[in-house]
Amino acid sequence: MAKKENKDKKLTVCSATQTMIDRSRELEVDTIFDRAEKMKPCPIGSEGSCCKNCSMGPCRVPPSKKEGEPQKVGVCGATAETIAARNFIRMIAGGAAAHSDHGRAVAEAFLAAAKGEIPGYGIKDVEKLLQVGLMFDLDVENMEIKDLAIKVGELALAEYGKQGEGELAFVKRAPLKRQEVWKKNNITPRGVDREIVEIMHRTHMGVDQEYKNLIRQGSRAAIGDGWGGSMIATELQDIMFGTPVPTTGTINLGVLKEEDVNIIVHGHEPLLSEMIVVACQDPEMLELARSKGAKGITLAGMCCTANELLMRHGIPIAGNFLSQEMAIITGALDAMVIDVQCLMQSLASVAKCFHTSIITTSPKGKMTDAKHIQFEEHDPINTAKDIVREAIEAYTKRKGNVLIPDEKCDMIAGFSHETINYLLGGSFRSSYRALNDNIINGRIRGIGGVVGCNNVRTTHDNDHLTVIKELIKNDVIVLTTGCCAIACGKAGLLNPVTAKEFCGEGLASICETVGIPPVLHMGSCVDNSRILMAAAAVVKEGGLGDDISDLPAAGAAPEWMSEKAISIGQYFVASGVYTLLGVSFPTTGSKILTDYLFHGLEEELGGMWDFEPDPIEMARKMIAHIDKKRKELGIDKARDRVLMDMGMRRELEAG
Ligand code: SF4
Ligand code: MSK
Repeated sequence: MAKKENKDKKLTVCSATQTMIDRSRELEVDTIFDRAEKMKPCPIGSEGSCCKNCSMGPCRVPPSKKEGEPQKVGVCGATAETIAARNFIRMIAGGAAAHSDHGRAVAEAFLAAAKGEIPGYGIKDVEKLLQVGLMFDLDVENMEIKDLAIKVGELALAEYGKQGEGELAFVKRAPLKRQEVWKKNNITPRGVDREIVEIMHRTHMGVDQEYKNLIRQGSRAAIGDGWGGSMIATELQDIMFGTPVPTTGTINLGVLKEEDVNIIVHGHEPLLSEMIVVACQDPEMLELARSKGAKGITLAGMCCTANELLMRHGIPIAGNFLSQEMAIITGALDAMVIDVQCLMQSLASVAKCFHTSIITTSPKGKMTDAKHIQFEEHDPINTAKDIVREAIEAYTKRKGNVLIPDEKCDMIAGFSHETINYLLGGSFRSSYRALNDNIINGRIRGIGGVVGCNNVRTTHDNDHLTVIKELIKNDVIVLTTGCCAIACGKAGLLNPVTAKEFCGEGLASICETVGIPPVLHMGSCVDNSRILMAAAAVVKEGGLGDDISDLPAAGAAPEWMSEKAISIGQYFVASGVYTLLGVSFPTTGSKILTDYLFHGLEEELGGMWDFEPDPIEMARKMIAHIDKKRKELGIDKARDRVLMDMGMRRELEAG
C-alpha cells in the first residue's frame, strides 16, 4: 500500500500546461509545480496519524515499524484508528459543508428568483420543477408555477436546517433496498447541516472514540451531501438555468484569444457566472472593449464553474485545477473571476507578474491582494457588468508578454441523467432500457464513474486518462465530472469520433449507433448527484438487481486532492459502490480502520473503499469488480458470447 512514488515524474501530460510551465520557468514565476518540489507532504499527516484536536497534542501515532512494538496512542489514550477515523470524517465534514453551502446559496437565490426578486433569473425547466414539487409531496396540479417555485424553494432551503423531524426528502430517490440499508445501519441523514455539525462534535476531544461509530456518522453526513445538499444544488440550478442537453464546446488554453479581452470564471457556483455570460454579450460592453482596441470579449471557464457554463451554454473551457496559474502566465488573461473552492491563493502573486485582475466575488472567499467586487444577488447583471468593465480596463494594461498555447479541441458535454435517459431510450420511449439491455447482453461491460481533481503529487491528467482509456478499451462506459471531465475533454475523449480509436468493439458499436462519446461529461462536483440519479434509474429500469450495490459499476477519483472527494467517495460507498482513490489514502496509518473501510464496510453497506496509485491497476480492479457483479447477476455468460462473436468475426476478416 505504498504511496505513489513520483521521482522523475512528468509534471503533466497536457502539452498546453507543459508549455506554460516552461514559460513560467523562463519568466521565473513560481507555480504550484515549483512549490510542490520544495514542500513535501508530511508522512504522518498524510496517513491520518496526527491528531491536533486539543492543545495537549498534536499527537503523532504512526504505525509501529518493528514487529511486536506496541502501537502508539495519543496523550489522552486515543488509538490510531480513532485518530484516523476522526481525521477522515472531518474531511467528509469539510467536503459536505462545501457542497452543501453551495446548495444553500442556490436555494436562497432560487427562492428569491421565484418571488421575482432577481431580474434575469426565473424558471427555465418547468418539468423538473414539477418533478421536484412531486417529490416534496406538493399538489402540483393545483398550484400556479410561481407558487410552486416559491414552495419548492422554501422546502429545499429547509432541508439544510432539518433537525430530525423526518428524513431528508431526497433520500427517497434512492432504490428502496438502499433506503432499507441506510435504515438498518441507522445512517439516514436527518438534516444536511445537522450531520456536519455532529461530525465536528463527535470528533471534539473526548467524545466518539469508536472508529466504526465515527465512520457511521461520516456516512450519514456524506449521504446528506450526495442525496441532499449537492442534489438540491444540481436540481435547483437546472430548474433556474436549464437542465443540460448535449452541447458542443472547445477546450484547452488555446481558447484564449490575443486580440480579445479575455475573462476566465473559476470556482464553483454558477449564480454570478450565468450573468457574466450575458454581460459579455452585451452591446455596451462589446463597444467598450472595442473602444479600447480589443476585437471582442472572450469568456472561458476553469474548474467546475467551467463545467457549469459549458453544460448549459457551450462556453469554452480553459483548463482544470492545475492549469489555473497557467492561464495567467499566457499574459493574455485580463481578469480571473473567482468565487469559492479550489482557488489557489497563489493566483494573486502570479497575477502580480502580469496585468491580470483577480476578482473575488463571494463574501465567503476573499483573497489578499485581489480586488473584491461583491456579487449582489439581487442585481447580478450590474455586478457582472462591473466585472467586465474591470477586465476591459485591465486589458489596456497588458505588458506585451503574450504566449497562448495553440492547443484546443472540440468536445460534447451536457449529459444530464435526463439526457442519457432520452438518448439511450430513443424518442419513443425515454428510458434506461437500452442501456440496461446492452449491459445485460455484454456490449457494455459495466459503468465506471471516474471523477475528481488534479493533484500535483502525480502527473497532471495522466492518471485520469490512463484509467479511463483502460476502462473504455474494455467496454466500460464512463461517467465523469469535475476536473477529470476537463482532462478527458482536452484528450479528445469527449468526442464521439474518438470512440472507434479508444473503445472495445462492444462499446464502440453503441457509441457509433447512438452518436455519443464513450465518456459522458455529467457536470461539476455537485453534479456527482447526477451519477447517483442515473444509478438509481438503472436499478429502477430492472434486470440488473434491486440495489445500486448489485450493478456492474465502480467509481474512482484517480487524482483527488480535495476534502470534497472524500465526501463524494463516502456517499458512493454508502450508496453501494466500490470506490477507489489514487495518489494516497488518508487513513493508511491505521491498519484496523483501513481494513474496515476496504473490507468491513462491504458487509454493512455493499460498497467499500480501495486505494490504488497505479492507474492501470486501478482500472483492472474496477473491471474485476464489474465482472464479479456480472457473475452475481448471472450475466457473465452473455458477455462471453459477445466476445466469442467478435473473435469469430476477426477470424473471418483475417481469412
Ligand atoms: Fe492528543 Fe488526544 Fe488531544 Fe488528540 S485529543 S491531540 S490524541 S491528547
Ligand atoms: S473543481 S474539487 S479540483 S474536481 Fe470542482 Fe476540480 Fe476537485 Fe476542485
